[in-house]
Amino acid sequence: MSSERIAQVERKTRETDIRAIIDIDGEGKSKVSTGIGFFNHMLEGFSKHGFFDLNIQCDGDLEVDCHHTIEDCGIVLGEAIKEAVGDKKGIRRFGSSFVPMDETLVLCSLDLSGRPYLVFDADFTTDRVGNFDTEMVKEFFYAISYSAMMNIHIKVLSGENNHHIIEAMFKAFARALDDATKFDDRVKGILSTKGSL
Ligand SMILES: [Mn+2]
Repeated sequence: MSSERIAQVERKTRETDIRAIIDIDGEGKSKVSTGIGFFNHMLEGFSKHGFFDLNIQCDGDLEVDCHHTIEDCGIVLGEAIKEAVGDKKGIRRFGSSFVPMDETLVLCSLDLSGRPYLVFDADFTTDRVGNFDTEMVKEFFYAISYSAMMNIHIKVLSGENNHHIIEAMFKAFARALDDATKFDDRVKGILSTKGSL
């Protein structure tokens, strides 16, 4: 097994001041404070269902709107994931998960490929859930995909309630990432014919 897979990332701009710590091999404990209630709820779900210990503190310009806070938290969380995952030796690399939530069913499939790419197939019927703009869900996962340099596909297979759809996405992403970051004894070195990811 490798050494500890923990990373801390700090990022301060004129729009946001963010500190994130993630432990890939955690228990699902979280301490999240972004100033956006529904976003806190989503990040806590990500931590719980991926068994990642997560601490995110964000002080953002919410008097403008939620855009900078959500996007920048995605950038910082993605950087923390990338750093914590490290050289990717011995891990499964790919992960996929289906998560149901009542009428909703969401697929997330990802590859820690070293190449950022997001495919996001979802429609929302409300502009907002609490103080969270639904159009920011895609921006968040886009930020994660490029800062963690991973390929992420998210597809809503069925769903009506916007809260359910977004929550199922965060849980599906968490479970897929948990799967992809697991060690597999059969993986010798890095799981790529190229020899690097
Ligand atoms: Mn909920």
